[in-house]
Amino acid sequence: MTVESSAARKPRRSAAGKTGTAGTGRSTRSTVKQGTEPELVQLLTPEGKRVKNAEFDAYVAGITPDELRGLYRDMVLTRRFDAEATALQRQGELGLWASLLGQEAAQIGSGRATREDDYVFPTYREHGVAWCRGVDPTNLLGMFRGVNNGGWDPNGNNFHLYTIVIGSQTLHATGYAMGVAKDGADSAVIAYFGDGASSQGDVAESFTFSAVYNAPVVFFCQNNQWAISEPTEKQTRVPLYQRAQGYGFPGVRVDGNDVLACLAVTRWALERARNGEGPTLVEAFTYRMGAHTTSDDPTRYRHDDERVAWEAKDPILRLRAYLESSNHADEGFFAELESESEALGKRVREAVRAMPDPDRFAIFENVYADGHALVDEERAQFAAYQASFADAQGGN
Ligand SMILES: Cc1ncc(C[n+]2csc(CCOP(=O)(O)OP(=O)(O)O)c2C)c(N)n1
Ligand SMILES: [Mg+2]
Repeated sequence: MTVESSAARKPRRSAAGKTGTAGTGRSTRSTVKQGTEPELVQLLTPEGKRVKNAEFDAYVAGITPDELRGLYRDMVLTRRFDAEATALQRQGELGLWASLLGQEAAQIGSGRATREDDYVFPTYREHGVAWCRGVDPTNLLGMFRGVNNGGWDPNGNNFHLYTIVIGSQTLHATGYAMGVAKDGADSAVIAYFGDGASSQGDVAESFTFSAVYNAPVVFFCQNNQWAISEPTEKQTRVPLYQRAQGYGFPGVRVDGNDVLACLAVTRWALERARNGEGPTLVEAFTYRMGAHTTSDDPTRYRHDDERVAWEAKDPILRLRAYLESSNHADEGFFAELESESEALGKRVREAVRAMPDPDRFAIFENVYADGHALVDEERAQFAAYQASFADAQGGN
């Protein structure tokens, strides 16, 4: 099969001065001895200590204190926004909310690795990535309030609408990436999905197509250990990142609670895509600290000590520890961020409450481009139903 895509694209050297790892290498990560944990790329320990990594240090070598504080700010504000959305659901202002609590580093690290011209395909939990792409957080809430079908223009920030059909966006991303390659652009595409989604046929098909067509796509799997009530052990017999090997592209497991490692690994994977080296699977090993959504009660299926163990690996606390120990941030910075968080919470609350109710008949629009007799019939039935309330009120 001819791989037109890679031929059309210009190889580019990385800013870090090294080219990506070609082919299906990374044999050191490809096998797991029985009883041992697979290697995890980590640059910041849970205690906030910076550790060296021969392969990935280069990708964050030039990071400035200002940028480190920026990553911290991103994570804090994203968590604050998420907490506000959860509270708004509890107050009846939203119908549902899918919290990202615990996954801030995976999302901010990978999101900040993307370039403006890259294209992002999220699931329904990528509030941190949306933040990095410049989508106003209040726009994420319309769908969860039930007042619109999305809330932002996907082409405004190259951030696709949230996708609820598990795994389907990996196919959209693959097709989009194949198109990018045909255009001869050196942009990359990144598709987010979960550990549970990895069991979907769509994801397997995406891996096959992207590998064979050498598509410039990064598959970013947030393994948050749970797919609603199903643990990852029910999804796979091998660590998820190893799936890539069977398709012929590299897979890496990164500490998903380490924002620096996520930034470095995603930069590397995106660079591979830009260099015409094809897809990469990144498995961000993290934890869903909260419920699956506000409709879920995790105490029914998991022990609290598991969550407590992961709290010790909190992504925000470890970066704070590093910022403090390296004198990259002072009390003033943290205090200012606290007020900024409060202001964001207030802005989100006010924006949600001010969202106008949609036109009740809008649901019948955009079903068919040219209309349909059945939709017309349903619209008429609904109109009659609505009118019956007016009669009832009139009779009282
Ligand atoms: C095709 C499809 N099947 C089932 C569902 C119901 N569903 C919603 S979320 C979910 C679990 C997804 O788990 P995972 O991929 O690990 O993502 P997470 O929610 O943990 O971020 C399921 C099964 C769905 N939305 N789409
Ligand atoms: Mg999951």
